[in-house]
Amino acid sequence: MKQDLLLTDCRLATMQAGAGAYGLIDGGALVLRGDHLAWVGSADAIPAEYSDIKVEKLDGRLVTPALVDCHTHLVFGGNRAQEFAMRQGGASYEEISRAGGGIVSTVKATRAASDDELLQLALRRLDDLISEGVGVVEIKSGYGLTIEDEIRMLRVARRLEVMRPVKIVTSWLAAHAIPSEFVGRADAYIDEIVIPGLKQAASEGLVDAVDGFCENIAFSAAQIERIFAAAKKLGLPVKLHAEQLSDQKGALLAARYGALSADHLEYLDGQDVEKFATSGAVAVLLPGAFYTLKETKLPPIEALRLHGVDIAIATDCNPGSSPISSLLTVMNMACTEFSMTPEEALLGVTRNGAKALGLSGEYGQLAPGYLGELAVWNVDHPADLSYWIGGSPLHKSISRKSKP
Ligand code: DI6
Ligand code: FE
Repeated sequence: MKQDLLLTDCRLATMQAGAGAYGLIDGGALVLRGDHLAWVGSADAIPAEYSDIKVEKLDGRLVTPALVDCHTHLVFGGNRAQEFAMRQGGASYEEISRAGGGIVSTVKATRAASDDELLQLALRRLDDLISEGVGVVEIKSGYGLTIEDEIRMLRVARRLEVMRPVKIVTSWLAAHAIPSEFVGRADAYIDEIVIPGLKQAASEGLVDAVDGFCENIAFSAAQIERIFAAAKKLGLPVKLHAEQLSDQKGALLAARYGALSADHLEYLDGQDVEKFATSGAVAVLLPGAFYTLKETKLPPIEALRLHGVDIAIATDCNPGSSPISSLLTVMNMACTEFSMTPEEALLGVTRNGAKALGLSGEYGQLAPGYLGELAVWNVDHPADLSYWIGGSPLHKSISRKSKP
């Protein structure tokens, strides 16, 4: 049985809706009971029933919910530094991909790596995230592209959750690229690998959601729809890499299927945002990929705001388009590149990041009933988290969650 704990002498960024900027409470206090937050409020209003539990003073530090990185490709083998050099020499991401580099080169390295190698490589990246207060990480398959290798990636992802105090959420992304054995036969790849593999992985409890890459270098909207229909039959939520390099109307397809999120969205037509908004899907923006690919087309941020779409941000940690394992740096990029406010950036990695993973009500806010997953920071104000680049201002993470 975990000991009840009263945290006092802290400033809380509760991130609750309708509670003012950041849901800030100065002179705050929190009660942890079991795995959960039992009480959150001002230290001068602590209910008498908590008067004799253990107290920990936080010396005025800022407390936020544990951060959520809702879009990563954390498990992969190999390294693509050579492609980085090629891009610096003028080659585009798309050209490299068409020439057999890109995702397919990471597929080779991932297939060649053992489970333990994949695990050790992913642990390093996961520890980078944890050192910045991250407590929830979404991890996609997508570099195996055979049934067995895709499943291997998700098994590794699940093992990470046992090894570290984080929640891992998995996505089936077999529709990430067309493997060399299926070139010119994308539909056969979907019928023989993507859908049967999904059924098998789901039956092993390895799949929390189904994702795809809807792009002219990957899968068409019609092909993605076939995968979404299979996901629906299995009762699994969907999400989509949409409008990253061109407008394929993927976000609207995702919206029609009640997706958790549509991700990237640089080429989302502002005219389509109103329709997208009615679905309640989260717009996940990925400033690390925008930065790495030297993209100049901005996602339609103003239209997303205008129509009340919840915006999350994430690292997209992957070896090609977003070789970055720092969520705090990505928050800074969201502000500088996308003109988001520091409050929007923090919302994007707390409340809205949790919503993008279907975890609203458990993660992403400090409120009674939420899990007691917290980050304690050596900063005065939550805007500091987006402001500074480099180093981690994390004092410590607090995790009360039981192991799976
Ligand atoms: N879009 C991306 O930015 C990543 N995947 C995707 O669908 C890139 C993955 C890679 O280049 O390895
Ligand atoms: Fe991605």
